[in-house]
Amino acid sequence: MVASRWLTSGPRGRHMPVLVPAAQHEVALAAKAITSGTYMPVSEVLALSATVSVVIPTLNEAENLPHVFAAVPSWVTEVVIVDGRSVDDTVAVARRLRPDVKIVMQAGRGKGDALLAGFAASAGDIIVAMDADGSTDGSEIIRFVAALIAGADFVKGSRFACGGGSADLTRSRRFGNKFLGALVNCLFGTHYTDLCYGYNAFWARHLDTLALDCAGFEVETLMNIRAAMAGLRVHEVPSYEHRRVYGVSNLHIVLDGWRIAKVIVREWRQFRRDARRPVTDLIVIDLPLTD
Ligand SMILES: Nc1nc2c(ncn2[C@@H]2O[C@H](COP(=O)(O)OP(=O)(O)O)[C@@H](O)[C@H]2O)c(=O)[nH]1
Ligand SMILES: [Mg+2]
Repeated sequence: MVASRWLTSGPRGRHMPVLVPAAQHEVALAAKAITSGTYMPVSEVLALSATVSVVIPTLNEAENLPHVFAAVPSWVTEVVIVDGRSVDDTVAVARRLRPDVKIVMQAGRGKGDALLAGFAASAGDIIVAMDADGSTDGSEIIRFVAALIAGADFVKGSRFACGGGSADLTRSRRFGNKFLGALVNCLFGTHYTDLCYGYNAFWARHLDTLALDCAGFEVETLMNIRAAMAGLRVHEVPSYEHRRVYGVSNLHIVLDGWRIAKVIVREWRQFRRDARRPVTDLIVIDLPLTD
């Protein structure tokens, strides 16, 4: 007897859910670590088989780097600095503080462009993105890594989750973040408590899924939307944002707020197009069935 079955084939759309064999991947990592004996002790009760890259974009942060590096745990596999043509001693200070630091000289401009270059240069199984101004605290990296190990694909830091907070947010930035976050939650059905925060982490194998393509401060918004639209398991962990230690923010609330709003609208249009698109990649195959 022969029966016709409809099966999907071909590559999935950018916003189609991607089923990720996370458990398989993590079990394979653990198996590799057991056979090669390469567990990295994290604390008295925890060892890690995954390697961790920390990506830090820098623009004139020489004075802040000692504070930032001091809090990065020793079990982090590599630190990647992406420098946006700093005119101070940022690169020299980074090399002095951590001789094994990986330095990427940014070709383009903007924080998003820097993060993309840093992600591409990372060798770790896990990538953590944080800031170089002392506002994001390296001692929280374990929270992000633990959430990934526990099954998340993408982990967002949240200043508004229970246990989080900020000493750096001005009233207008807090309002803008709330407004844009509510817009994203409404348009994409997410339940994010924080949208524009620079402390995030994900399994490096999801880089292609995220397919990041932006240059500025809208990068975190884009990551959050793409992670949700790709069907990745997104967890939030509480994070406390300290005040920038030295210097001033490079973010311009109106210009960068406008860029973020444009990215949200662009992604929403794409999301609607994907939802309306007829499924054209179906093929029929005949399967012989036995009685
Ligand atoms: N490489 C690079 N880093 C940048 C650029 N703009 C900002 N950053 C870094 O991105 C992080 C966040 O920037 P910041 O000015 O503190 O913005 P805020 O935290 O939103 O107020 C800091 O580590 C900056 O040094 C850029 O154009 N290139
Ligand atoms: Mg900052």
